Amino acid sequence: MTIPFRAAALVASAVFFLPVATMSPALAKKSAGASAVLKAVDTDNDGTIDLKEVQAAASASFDALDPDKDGTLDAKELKGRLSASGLKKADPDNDGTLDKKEFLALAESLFKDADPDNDGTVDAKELKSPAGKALAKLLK
Ligand SMILES: [Ca+2]
Ligand SMILES: [Ca+2]
Ligand SMILES: [Ca+2]
Repeated sequence: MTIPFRAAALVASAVFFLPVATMSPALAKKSAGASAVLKAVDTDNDGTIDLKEVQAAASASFDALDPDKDGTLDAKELKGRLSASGLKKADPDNDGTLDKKEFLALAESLFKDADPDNDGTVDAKELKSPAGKALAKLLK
């Protein structure tokens, strides 16, 4: 009598653990933000992002964030990718919006901040630094 019961319990526990197993990739996603950005931006797949890739990604993300196509991004359109003080710093003409030139200059300066060893590329480790995270946030 106990053997079929155990088998049933085994099946029941296997079914019970299944959702847990499918949940783990979602949990891992929490720390995958930077590497997801790296994957998306690294178009030549060499495992690092260079300035050219950053400019291409920044240009694409600018276009995606500017649905009214007026050529500028205001704080609302930036959707929290940039802090208020970050916006101020990136907005030398002080009109409260970023045009594409300002946005690309911002991406370039964040890229340089994120590349402290100055080898012209930002690798996965550099992308996890505070400057790298700021860059990833802007490009994602
Ligand atoms: Ca690359
Ligand atoms: Ca401006
Ligand atoms: Ca580097």
